[in-house]
Amino acid sequence: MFGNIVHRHMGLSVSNTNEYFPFFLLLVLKCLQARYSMKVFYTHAGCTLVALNPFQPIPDLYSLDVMKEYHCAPQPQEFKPHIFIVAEEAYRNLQGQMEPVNQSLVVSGESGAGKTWTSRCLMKYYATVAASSSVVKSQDTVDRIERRVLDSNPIMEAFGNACTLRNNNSSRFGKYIQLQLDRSQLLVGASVQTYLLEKTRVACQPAKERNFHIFYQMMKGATDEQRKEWRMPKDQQFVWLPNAEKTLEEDCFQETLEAMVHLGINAEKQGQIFKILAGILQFGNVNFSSADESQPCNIEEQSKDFLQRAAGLLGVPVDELLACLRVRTLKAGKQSVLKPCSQSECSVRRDCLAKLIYAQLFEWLVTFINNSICADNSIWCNFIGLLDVYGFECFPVNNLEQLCINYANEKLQQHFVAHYLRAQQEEYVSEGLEWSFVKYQDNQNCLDLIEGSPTSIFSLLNEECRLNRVSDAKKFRGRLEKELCDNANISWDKYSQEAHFTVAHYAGKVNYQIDGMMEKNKDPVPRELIALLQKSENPLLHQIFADKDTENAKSKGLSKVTVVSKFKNSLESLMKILHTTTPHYTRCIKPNPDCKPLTFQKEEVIIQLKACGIVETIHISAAGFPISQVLDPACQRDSETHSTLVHCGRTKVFLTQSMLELLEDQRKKVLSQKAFSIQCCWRRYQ
Ligand code: AOV
Ligand code: MG
Repeated sequence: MFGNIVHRHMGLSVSNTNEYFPFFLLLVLKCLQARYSMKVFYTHAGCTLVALNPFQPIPDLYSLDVMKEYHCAPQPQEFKPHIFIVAEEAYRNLQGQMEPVNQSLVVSGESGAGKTWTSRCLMKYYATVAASSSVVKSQDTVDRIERRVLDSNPIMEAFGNACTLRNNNSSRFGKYIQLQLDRSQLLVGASVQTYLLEKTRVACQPAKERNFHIFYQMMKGATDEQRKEWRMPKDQQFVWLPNAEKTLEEDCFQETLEAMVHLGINAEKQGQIFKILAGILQFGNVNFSSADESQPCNIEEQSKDFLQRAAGLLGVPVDELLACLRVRTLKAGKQSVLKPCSQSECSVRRDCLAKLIYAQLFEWLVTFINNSICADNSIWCNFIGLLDVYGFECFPVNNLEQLCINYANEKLQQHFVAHYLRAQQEEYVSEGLEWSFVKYQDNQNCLDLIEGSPTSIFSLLNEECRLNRVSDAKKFRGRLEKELCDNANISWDKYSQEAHFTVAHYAGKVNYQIDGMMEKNKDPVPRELIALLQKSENPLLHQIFADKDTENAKSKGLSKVTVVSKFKNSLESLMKILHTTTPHYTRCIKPNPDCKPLTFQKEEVIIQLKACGIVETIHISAAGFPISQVLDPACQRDSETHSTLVHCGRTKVFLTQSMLELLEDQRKKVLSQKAFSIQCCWRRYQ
């Protein structure tokens, strides 16, 4: 009934019939479930690799021996499906070519599905099989480039990851790391590009979630001497350190410190970094009060010590710090007017200062890491890019952060659809092949809704910022309803007056709260805060903001570019790079929402399979011709004998999976007889 469903140890393929899609989806599900119960976590599905998260360490699955096995195999594809096959395929694509195309490994999946874990595995793989230690100048292990590249991970995760409702080690920033290889295919360096750190978390942690790991690492791992220096006694409660009682394996201060040393962040710099972080924590305990909201307010009596300590740790005069928080400087022409702030304005300025410092410190760290691991342009010639961005998120309350994260996931999905599903079908047509189109879910409409022009959620948010008025969330909902009512991907609960909107993303519907969204998009940074930090006696803080000086001379101390515009531009640059590379997709699947070991919940998995178009992918690969090779006259002769299995296009020859298998069998026979030499090579994808 289901045609030629094939379930082998190699992977999944389904027959060429559009109308059986729901059945195929169930079969794919059953197949994955059976494999999961047998502790088989990887499955090939067309051109993608599906990775099911075991949520427990699997001994020996990623060991050195396994890496070597896959790396040294003449045909790694014949081994059990594994992330190392994808890694090896990308690596081999760069071999023996005059002008190889750079490779990208795109890892996608929802929050907690295993993207960061997979990226780490891939990095370890390349750091092992492409290790260049033999050509390193110094024998000192600290100097080994692959070690430094790997050590960038714990630092970035300590500063950029946090425990959320969906994942204890959730990436709160996106990253694209390019592993740089020289002519001999050795790893000689790397560069990291990061995307939109969720800096609001520093000053505001959603219920039951935590701040960035690094704060807990310090709190739990500091020596008595450091505690004194950082003004962090063991029993001190910090408002910005919720759920500290939760013990996570990510609370590993020593590992972060060691990685810092390997990357060249010396003890003095480390001291400056941790003082800044400790200053931020003190800051969270500072509160303001006033008789009523319209009155100028002052710092609460019990907060004075915290402010004093924060000022000391940040190396700024306490009275100037307080003045910055309490009084706004308005520019009227060449004159400055001082305006006392209300209680809520003071709190906003306090949070703004913390977010500003943390985000700039993170940026400084990424630049430092890049300086430490990036090879000189003359040394490297190709790269393998690893993309690990925050996965699709849907929380009880979602705001601008989730909109940006989910938008990034829509962009990746579009890249997949454009590169694989659409491009492959279009190639068949342009090659003159008869082909009945497979329907696939195109998310262009959702992207138009979010980022399109002239009218989209982003354009309306930006307009609101340009008008520079006090934003009214309910009015904004009204504007969205009026301007975007034609787009089927947005909806509202008619019976709720709440300021919200719902977007139907490719991975599911998400309800976004409008309150606070416009302010987050503006992300205003008061000039006087930057001026204050430039005076800091903490050399690092001073350096970070001194660098801002020249930048700010142009923009007068404030960035006029909105958060969504900046994010959109950075993602577009990323997409441009991805389009120049050969992509390899890995779809991580989260088998249950509670991160329970070896627990497979069908309802959870089926939603993710549907969302990422897994059946369509398998369908095109199995029904279509996953193997194409530029036309060779010898192949043309062969194609006449197997006309349904081999198709000659205008410039290429296309092989079905079964034809490929037939040829593979024949090749094996020939090889075993050792009678002929093989003249034709082809690559198999399953
Ligand atoms: P994510 O990167 O996809 O979520 P992670 O890579 O952080 O998810 O994975 C979540 C957790 O799942 C990890 O901390 C591990 O405990 C476990 N895990 C994942 N893959 C494996 C594996 N192959 N073997 C064993 N355990 C694994 V987010 O960053 O939230 O979108 O923003
Ligand atoms: Mg992650």
